[in-house]
Amino acid sequence: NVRATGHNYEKYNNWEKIAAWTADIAAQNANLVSRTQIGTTFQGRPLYLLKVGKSGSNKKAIFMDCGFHAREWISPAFCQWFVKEAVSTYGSDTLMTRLLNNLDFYVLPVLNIDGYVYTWTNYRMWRKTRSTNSGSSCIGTDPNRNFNAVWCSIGASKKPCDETYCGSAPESEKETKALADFIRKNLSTIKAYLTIHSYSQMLLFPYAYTYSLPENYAELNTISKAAVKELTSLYGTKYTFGASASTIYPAAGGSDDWAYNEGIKYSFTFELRDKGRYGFALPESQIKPTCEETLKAVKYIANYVLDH
Ligand code: ING
Ligand code: ZN
Repeated sequence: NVRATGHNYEKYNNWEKIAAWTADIAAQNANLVSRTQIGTTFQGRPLYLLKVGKSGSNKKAIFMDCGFHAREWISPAFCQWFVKEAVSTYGSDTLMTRLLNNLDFYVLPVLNIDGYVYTWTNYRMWRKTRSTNSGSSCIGTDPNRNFNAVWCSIGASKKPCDETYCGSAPESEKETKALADFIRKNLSTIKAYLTIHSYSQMLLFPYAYTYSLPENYAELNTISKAAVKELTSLYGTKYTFGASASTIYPAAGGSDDWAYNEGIKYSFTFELRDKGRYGFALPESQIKPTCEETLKAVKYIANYVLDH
């Protein structure tokens, strides 16, 4: 099975390469992958979305995004890896074949493209979008504080110069608005929402905006425990898991809390490797093992969602 020839999945790729790859992987695997555009970024770049799965009717879908935060480079690397694995193991890997026959994966390889480009060209540790703020010379909004989930009430800042600036309103960013619009439009099929961040080695689920637990907390905890067990089985990488507020920190306006409250009851945030030795600057030598172990957890969750 052909994948996007020439693309290097074990290196961090700049936006130009990722954009070209989205076209190539769809063109070379038309039986499994199609590309659409769900919007444009503040600076006018196309928000590409890949739909991965064998065509069929009444399929459940799983939405997965990468690259919310510009500096978390392992995240877009994982979305690329996931699509590569999907097209190259379909037909040989029993579980992947089952997943793609019965589910569609919507994969958004980079949400915050403008920020990602900025980390390549200007400042490696940039986090936010690159939108302007009226009345301030500071740039950017934290996309993971910009969703309508008790927006800006806790663990977020109303000051445009801060790293966790929540924006002028929920979905003030073109990128978060495009994502939310797409999910709202496809709510009848999307059964799970996965958002990939780094770092900390955690599998998180709602809520982040409150210490109150979601209605299906016990189920989310059981799924997380099993998904982490799968992940750890490959290289022994240790993960913690739990509701975000008590596991990482309280924070309102996150995309997983918003998706959950829209009715997507399987909503997770991954915090990939490492635990701080390299942090956001995870060496390229760790792309392959990180993506392989993460893939195990994602396949586990997808298979669970398919059966429930
Ligand atoms: N961590 C997430 C952040 O946006 C998080 C943690 C998860 C917050 C879920 C809110 C909801 O701060 C990183 N590394 O970005
Ligand atoms: Zn992040």
